[in-house]
This record gives sequence, structure tokens and C-alpha cells, in this order.
Amino acid sequence: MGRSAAGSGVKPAHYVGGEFVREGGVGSFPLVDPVDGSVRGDVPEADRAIVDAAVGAARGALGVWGSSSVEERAAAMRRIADGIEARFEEFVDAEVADTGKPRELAATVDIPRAVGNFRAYADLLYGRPERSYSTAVPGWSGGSGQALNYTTRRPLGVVAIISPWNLPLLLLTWKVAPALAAGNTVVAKPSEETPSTATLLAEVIHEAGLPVGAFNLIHGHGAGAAGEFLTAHEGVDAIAFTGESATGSAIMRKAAEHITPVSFELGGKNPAIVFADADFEDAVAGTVRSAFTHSGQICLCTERVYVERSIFDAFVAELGVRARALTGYGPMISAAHRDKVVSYYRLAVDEGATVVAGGGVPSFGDERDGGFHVEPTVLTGLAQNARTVQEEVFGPICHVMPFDTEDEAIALANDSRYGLAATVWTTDLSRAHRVAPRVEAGIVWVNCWNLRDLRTPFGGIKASGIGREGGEYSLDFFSEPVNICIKI
Ligand code: NAD
Ligand code: 6OD
Repeated sequence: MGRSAAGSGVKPAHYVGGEFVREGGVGSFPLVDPVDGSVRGDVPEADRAIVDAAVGAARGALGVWGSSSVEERAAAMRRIADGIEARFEEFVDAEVADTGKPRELAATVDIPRAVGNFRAYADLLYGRPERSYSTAVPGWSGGSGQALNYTTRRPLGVVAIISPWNLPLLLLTWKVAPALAAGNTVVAKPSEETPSTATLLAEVIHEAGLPVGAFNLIHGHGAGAAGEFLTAHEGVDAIAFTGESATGSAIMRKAAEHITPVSFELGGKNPAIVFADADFEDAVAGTVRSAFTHSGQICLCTERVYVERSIFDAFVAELGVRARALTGYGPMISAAHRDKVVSYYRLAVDEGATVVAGGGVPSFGDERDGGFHVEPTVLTGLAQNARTVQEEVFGPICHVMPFDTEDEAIALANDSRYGLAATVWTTDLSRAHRVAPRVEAGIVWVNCWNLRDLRTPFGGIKASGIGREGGEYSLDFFSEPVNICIKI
């Protein structure tokens, strides 16, 4: 199963104004092991008072942290990166225990990427050029003259960061690192399903010696609870959120009241287009990875595969063989999510799908039968407007459909309310350049999937998000330019 025998001994705690607290709030809720369904511990649920205290602490730290030098902030980012690395195995254990994901994934992607997020922003802080103009400019009412215009950037203030359960530490640090690097103070709320690595991160930040209140962590649920209290809070100056599109809408409605700026990374229904000229082996192997890594619980996973008709049967047959051969995959995060995924399997059959592989709940004959696993599933035969082809499942499922022409493939790929990521498989260079820019997605991979350089823009169009994160793009969101004009 690839999990640590020791599991994780982390006791989730809020971190507010430099103190770890488990008391207060509205009690606690159970932390459930998705691998076998057992209760591993409990998580404190923050109430409004704890959220108020966290926002107040963040406000209090803004003067010191917001005016600290680039050197101080870069050094702090490096101390945090070093601190995570020093406790690497503990972080891996905690991530595996909360999510049930294969240990190899946590050890090679989640935790190293979190370290990378802090290191990258320590470096990026030094390379932020701003423009200046020294020239004669026309003024209003005859006040023209020579002026020096220059631009400086300042932090947004107190930033609320809300993250999901699928890549808990990676996606939390993906926002915390640039927010802190840009001089903001932070109140973060991880998913209620995955509180452990966030708690460890708070310990590391505490040890890294940031000003008290610069980083705060609260635990709890979203709607009508800690997440909503935080994102609707009038003391919050910006919101960075990753999660479902429907949650994004709910947050945006509340944020509208205070005109709080948002950066949203939301859901997807990502297409892959496989042309007959593709390297068959690369395309099949790539599609297996893109559909089934982390049991399909990555926002970038492929759920729709469009294959040129001349290779359709061979492609589907091979994909089915490989999906059936997958072992060692992790569970869905919760019973509720397992039930949602399975309900889509059933719906697909009702909608007329042919089940090529999977389609159910596996039986292991051991304690995993109490957990939340579902089989890697390949379907064919649905219409483009079937709900299973249009709605995000966020599980190990892909539907494969044939196409005849390049234009048809692009039209099918674009026929979605989402636009996060897409993959194009072809060995025709001209076709790759022709097709990729026409696919409506924030990220288009050609002959690969999820090759991610931290400096590149990350985000979606349509219902998949607002804004871009990554590298300079995150620093742009987490700071605002101020133009200063001096008459000379
Ligand atoms: P979710 O939207 O249910 O929850 C995400 C976070 O929002 C959690 O911390 C939750 O407590 C909080 N939340 C829920 N309702 C809230 C509310 N009304 N106000 C404030 N906070 C609230 O998402 P999830 O189930 O944790 O994650 C899976 C979803 O996330 C999928 O849709 C997936 O596509 C998406 N996702 C997107 C990206 C991306 O980069 N685009 C990355 C990962 C996951
Ligand atoms: O690779 C990354 O940096 C990144 N932000 C991945 C997001 C995956 C979403 O589930």
C-alpha cells in the first residue's frame, strides 16, 4: 500500500498570534484514515472568535513584516525550506496518513515541491524589475513639465488562503510562499480532510522566527464555518483559493461585499487529444498517468480523451489493459467523495456507457475494504453532452471518444464549461503548434503531461479559475503596483 507503518503522530492545532491552540472553537471533528476508514485522531474546529483573533494577529504583524527588507524575507523563506527538509520524513508520513496517497508520490512530488515553493520565491524576490520613465509629459490645465515616474510594489495586506485536500502541502505552500515573500501576512485554512502537514508547516514557520502573527493557521470546515468566516471577513485584504468551482462562486459572492480581490484555481474536465500520428506507446502511457495518478485526484488529470478514429479501437483496448493492471493506487479522500465518484460510474452506465475497465469498488480482502478505494475506470460510448462527459468527477475515470478531423477534435475539447489543462499527442510539429493555441485551457501540454516548471503561469479559464499563479505571476497577484510621479 506504500504507507508508513508509523502513520502520523501529528495533532492538528490552530496557530494564532504565534501560539498553538487546540482549545476553544466549536469542539472538534474526527480525522478519518481513507485507506481503511478508521478514526486516527481529531481536528479542532475554529469559531468566529478564533478567526477574528487570527485576522487580528495578521493585521498586527503587517507593519513589521510588510516593511521588512527583501533580504530578510528571502532568508526567512530559505529557513522555512530548510525546516521542511529537516523534517522531511515526518512531512511525508503526515501527508500519506491524511490522504492515503502512495508514499512515493508524497516523497517525490508533494513535499519536495513544497520546499521548492519557498526556495523559488527566495530567489525570485531579487529579480523584480519595475519600469521608470523620465520625460516631459503633458499635464492637465497647462501643468505640463518634466517628470520622473516610477513604480514600486507593496503587499496587499492580510491574505486569506484556502486550500484543498488533494495536494495538501504543495497547494498550501504554493500560495503561502509567494504571499509571505511579497510582504503580506497570512491566515491559512487547509482542507478539513488534511490538517496535518499544515500543522507541521506552522511549526516550521514558528521555528523559522517570522514576526509573531505573520503566519496564522486555522482548521475547520468551509461553508457556514471557519472557511466562510475567514473569506467573508472585513479584515481580509485578498483571498487566494484552490478548490471546486462552486465553492469559488460561494466565496466570490461573499468577497463582493468588501470588493476583496481573489485569485482562484478551480475545477477542470481536462481533455486529451490523441492524433493517429502520435507515438502510440507515449500516448497510451501518458494517458494512463494523466487519468490515474493519485487516483485521478489532481486538478490537472485527464477525464476526457478524444482519439482519432483510425487508432480508436487499438487505443481503447490498450488503455483498458493498462487500467486493469494498475495496483497500489490510493483511495478517494473520504466516503462522501468515494460515493460521488461511484455515483458517476453508475450514471455513466445509465447514460449508455460501455465499461472497458473498472467501474466499481475493488475488494482487497484486507483492512482496505473499510476504506474508500475505487477502480481505475475507462469508459466509451457516451454522447458529448452526457453528464459524465461534462461534469468534473475528480476520480480515476476517463471517457474515450473517437473523432475524424482536427477541427472536430478541437471543438469537442473546447465543448466544456471548464478550461484548466489539456494534452495534445502528435508527432506532427505543425499540427502541435496549430492545435495547442486553439484549445481553450490555461495550460496545454504537447506529448507530455504535468511537466511543471515553477516559474510558468498556472491557472484556468472559464469556470476553472481567475488569474494566474506561479513564479512572477503569484508575486504580481500578492502585491500591487504604486506609481509615483515626481516633477523635476
Ligand atoms: P472544496 O471547494 O470542497 O474545498 C476547498 C477548500 O475550501 C477547503 O478548505 C474547504 O473547507 C473550503 N471551503 C468549502 N466551502 C467554503 C466556503 N463556502 N467558504 C470558504 N471556504 C470554503 O474542494 P476540495 O473538495 O477540497 O478539492 C477538490 C476540488 O478542488 C476539485 O474541484 C478540484 O478540481 C479543485 N482543485 C483545483 C486545483 C487548481 O489548481 N485548479 C487544484 C486542486 C484542486
Ligand atoms: O505543479 C504545481 O505547481 C501545481 N500547482 C499543481 C496543481 C495541481 C492541482 O491539483
